[in-house]
This record gives sequence, structure tokens and C-alpha cells, in this order.
Amino acid sequence: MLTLYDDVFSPYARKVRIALYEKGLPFERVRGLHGDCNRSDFVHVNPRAEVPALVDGDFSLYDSTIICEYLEDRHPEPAIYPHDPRLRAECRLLEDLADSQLDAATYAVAIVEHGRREQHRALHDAAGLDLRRLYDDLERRLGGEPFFCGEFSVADMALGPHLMAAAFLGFPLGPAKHTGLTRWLERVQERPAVARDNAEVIETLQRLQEEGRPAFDPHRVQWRSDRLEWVIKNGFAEWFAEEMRAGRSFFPVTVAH
Ligand SMILES: N[C@@H](CCC(=O)N[C@@H](CS)C(=O)NCC(=O)O)C(=O)O
Repeated sequence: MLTLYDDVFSPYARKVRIALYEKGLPFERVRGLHGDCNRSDFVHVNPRAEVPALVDGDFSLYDSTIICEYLEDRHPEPAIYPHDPRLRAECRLLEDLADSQLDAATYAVAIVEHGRREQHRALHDAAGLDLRRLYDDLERRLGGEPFFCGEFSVADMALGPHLMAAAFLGFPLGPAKHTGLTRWLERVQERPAVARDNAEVIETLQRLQEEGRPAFDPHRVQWRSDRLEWVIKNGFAEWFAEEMRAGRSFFPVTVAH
């Protein structure tokens, strides 16, 4: 039996759950994140204590990209990567775009506007500008096809959750400008594996709202790599310095695996 350390809302965990559903692989779940940072109760699975992480018997691994590749190697059918070398590389490039650029453009704004319920006009505008650039690029790369790389693949699994999150945060696709992408997102959400995962995300969101509980602690925030690069590159270094001074920023723990 596979065990997945995950979080309902993490787009990286969502990608892995969708891959597991697509492949029809049963798995148990352990909730990895509890709204605080620098936990050490699953560093035996992921030394950075990030979700997702997977345990397969006596082997544990982490990072959504590496997990998806492992699942494909171990359970090749049904395939979640194209076989053609160029399409396969394009699939990985799109996954990388989702996980590094789309994620980074929405991270700070999610903390401030969704988490803290505060307005930050400059942050909002910078995220909007960057997301429009990415949407335009994706519209062009999709080229009106049903999916990005032929059949439904890891590219679609990675992009879908990030684009849904961006829309939820107030950055929807422009239906007139991104017609192909808009249709693609509808198609992706009809996919049984995605619909199943969406249902849990929506149900959990509704429950948290009813209970008046936040999805995460917006005053204890974990930062890393691309998310930090986005903040500095877009002129919010001073904002971030204040986050650090106020003790609201954390970085992944590092212990030996
Ligand atoms: N490169 C990693 C990134 C995973 C990641 O950033 N996970 C976040 C959740 S979206 C996390 O676990 N953060 C720890 C925390 O917020 O305490 C992957 O692809 O799995």
C-alpha cells in the first residue's frame, strides 16, 4: 500500500493525487501540514517537511515531480507522460512552468489577500500582470488542442490546480482572450480524477468557512526558491524584510534523509 503525506489544498499534492487516481492506485493518506511551519514529525519521509511525500513499502520519496516520474516508472499503464521525446520534454517544461512560475505569482497574494484578508494593491497588480503573461503564453502553447501534450498528461495535472487556485484568488482567465485555455480548463475539470479531487477541495473549503477556520496560518508562512525570487524580482524586498523582522517567515527545515 502506498502512503501519501499530503494537504488538501497543496497544488503539488493535488497533482500527485490526480496521478494516483488516473493510474487507479489505492493509497492511504497522512495529513502533513497543520497550518504551522517547521514541523518535524515527517522529516523521516521528507527532510524538508514539505508535502507531498510518498512511502512505498520501505522506500520513501518526495517532490511532486519525482513522485509522478516514480509512479510512471513503477506503474507504466495508463501512461501519464507522452512517449514522443519532444512532447515528453514539453510536458515537463509545462509542469515546471506551473510549479515554479504560476505558483510563485500567486503565493504572496494568497497569503495577504486570502489568508490575512488585507488589501495590497501593488502586490495584486504585479501578480495580475505576471499571470496575464503566463495565460497568454499557455493559450499560444495549447494551440486550441484538447490537452497540452496530446493525451491528458502530467502537464494538465500540474497546470489545472494552479489555474483553479489563481481564479479563486481573483485572477480568472479572460474568456474572450483565452478561449482555448478556458475550454481546456472546463475539460480538465470534467476528468473523473480531477472532479474527484475538486470535490474534496471544495467540500473542505466550505467546511472551514462554516467553522470560521482558515485553511492555513497566514502569520506563519513557509518560503522557498521561486516564491522568494518572485517577491524580490517584483520589487517587494522591503515587504519581505518586514515579514522576516515580524517573525512571520520560515524556511524549510533541513535534516539528513
Ligand atoms: N518542489 C516541491 C514543492 C512542495 C511544496 O512547496 N509544498 C508546500 C505546500 S504547497 C509545503 O509543504 N510547505 C510547507 C509548509 O507550508 O509548512 C514539490 O513539487 O513537491
